[in-house]
Amino acid sequence: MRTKRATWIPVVTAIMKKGNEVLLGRRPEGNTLAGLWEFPGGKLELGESPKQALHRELQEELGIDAKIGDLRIANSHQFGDKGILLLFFEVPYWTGEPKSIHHSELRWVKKEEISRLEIPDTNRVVLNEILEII
Ligand code: DGT
Repeated sequence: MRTKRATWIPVVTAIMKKGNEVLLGRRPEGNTLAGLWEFPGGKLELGESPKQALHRELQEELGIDAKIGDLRIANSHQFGDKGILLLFFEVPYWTGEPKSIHHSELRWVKKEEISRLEIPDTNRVVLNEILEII
């Protein structure tokens, strides 16, 4: 018997550090996961590589020109009948100051403060891996 083929959504996100702080953005009202603090990024568009997609997202969401570094964490998560494949890249440098074009707020968050914020489950399950990188 064939099961229903799953729908997968690839999402790329950025780990941007400044000292011992990392950049998080608060998801705007009206979106999925509104109000939660996420790593900047978004969905891949057709024809893009993951790094190209992340470069575009950071330009659109933060107004920066970023150098996308290595893929550090890959994780999958189920939302109802859809799957999200979340790829976390290190972003070692960028030009421009990040602005909240898309998020309701941006914040540089200390390593030890991340777990106290409301973050998506997709991030919470890999928080230990994230903390090792920061
Ligand atoms: P939506 O409302 O689900 O269509 O999403 P958009 O259009 O606001 O989405 P976008 O491009 O930011 O998509 C990212 C999807 O991945 C969104 O459904 C939320 C989910 N997600 C889970 N964890 C994270 C994270 O740490 N960062 C980002 N950017 N998205 C995450």
